[in-house]
Amino acid sequence: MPATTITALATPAGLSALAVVRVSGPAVADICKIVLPNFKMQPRVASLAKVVEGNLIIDNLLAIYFPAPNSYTGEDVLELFPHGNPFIIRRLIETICKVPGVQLAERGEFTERAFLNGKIDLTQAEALCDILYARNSQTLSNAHRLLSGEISGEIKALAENIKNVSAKLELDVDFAEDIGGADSGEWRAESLENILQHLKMLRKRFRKAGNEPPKAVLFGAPNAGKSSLINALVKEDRLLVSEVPGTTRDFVEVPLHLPSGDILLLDTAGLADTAQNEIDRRAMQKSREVLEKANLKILVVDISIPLPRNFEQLARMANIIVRTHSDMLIENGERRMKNNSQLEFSVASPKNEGIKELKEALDNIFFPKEESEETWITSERQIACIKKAEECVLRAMQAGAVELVAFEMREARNALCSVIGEISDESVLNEIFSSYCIGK
Ligand SMILES: Nc1nc2c(ncn2[C@@H]2O[C@H](COP(=O)(O)OP(=O)(O)OP(=O)(O)O)[C@@H](O)[C@H]2O)c(=O)[nH]1
Ligand SMILES: [Mg+2]
Repeated sequence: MPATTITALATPAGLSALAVVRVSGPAVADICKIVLPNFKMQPRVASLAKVVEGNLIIDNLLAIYFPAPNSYTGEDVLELFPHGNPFIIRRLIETICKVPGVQLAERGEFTERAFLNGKIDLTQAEALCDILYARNSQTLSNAHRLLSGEISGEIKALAENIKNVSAKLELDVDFAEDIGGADSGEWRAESLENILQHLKMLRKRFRKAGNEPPKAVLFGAPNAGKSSLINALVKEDRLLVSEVPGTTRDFVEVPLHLPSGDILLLDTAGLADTAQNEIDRRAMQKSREVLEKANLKILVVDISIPLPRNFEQLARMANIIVRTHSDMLIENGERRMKNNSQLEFSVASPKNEGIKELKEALDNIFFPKEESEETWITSERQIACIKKAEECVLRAMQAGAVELVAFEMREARNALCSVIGEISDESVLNEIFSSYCIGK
């Protein structure tokens, strides 16, 4: 049965300057003839094309044709760059879908085709997902290393090694002779131990991709300057600020774009020594709950007035302390703060003083520059396969009969082959590709 041709909008729905519509499959040539009659199908050359339906010009757009197999999916691919008007895009896609054999793509179906046509393996397909969701430079660099095949290469080499060991194990000849006189038991133990150690090392390289931006919670006494500090950090009058204590009630999330990645700043209601009323009590309770979910707790202290009575208790919770009102600093304020071991910063938010230094520090805290460029494995599925391989090798090490050892080693190799997708079942593929966007 000839493969179907799929099409989808690859950019977000809504009004934009331009959009991208993708098409992949054997009907690309027909689509060019029927939908873009004046388009010259020169491989990988962007040319103008007119899309007309009856008397209506739907769009004048740029189009690029990628003939199989040198395309993203390995099939004939057409990429169209219409104006980003939802009406134009709907009419364009409807027109394309009228060509026989064309249907709308499912989530991740372009990438699934790339995988099925051998353009990428499963670790690379998952790396593409990491690229789509990366929110900081570390995750992004790692995703590119995964995409370049670093992990697949290592897994393939290890699977090959297991295959060679298994082949020797399965040889129906005298083992010792085959390996030049060494004791076969010793050789087997050593080979399996090496494989086991390699698998363990791979499993240690797991790190969640961290696609959710980390949270920095600002907390402290009422009126300490928490909201003003966030406004200064994001360079925007984003939060309500006033000289009346208790201005912020509900916690508020504000994204901050640091040079190496994005984080979320959380403004909270001030934590006073005692609550003045029920609303106060509930607002403070909320602040404490938010603090529990923080990746970084920033205590904000107004240094121009005496420290709040609950300062020591608050300071114990803090990872870093920011002293606000440094423009109104009184002498003894500075001295009293020196007892704390946390990192400390001084700012004058309305004057924007100390803000640049604080941002640099946050960038270093959340996204430390790492010396080693070791590639981490970000997929829990891949780690589960590696763990399965490890368990097989462990069982092989304990097994006595050569047949049993060979069986476990074959299983170990199969588990590794599933990491890269040489062995895969439909449900696994569905789960992976359904996490993609439509049009990817
Ligand atoms: N001079 C000076 N004034 C500041 C500074 N930071 C904040 N303020 C002022 O201090 C007052 C309180 O600031 P907010 O940012 O509302 O303080 P908050 O901690 O969010 O207060 P609550 O939401 O009520 O808990 C406002 O009048 C700000 O203009 C600072 O660094 N220097
Ligand atoms: Mg506030």
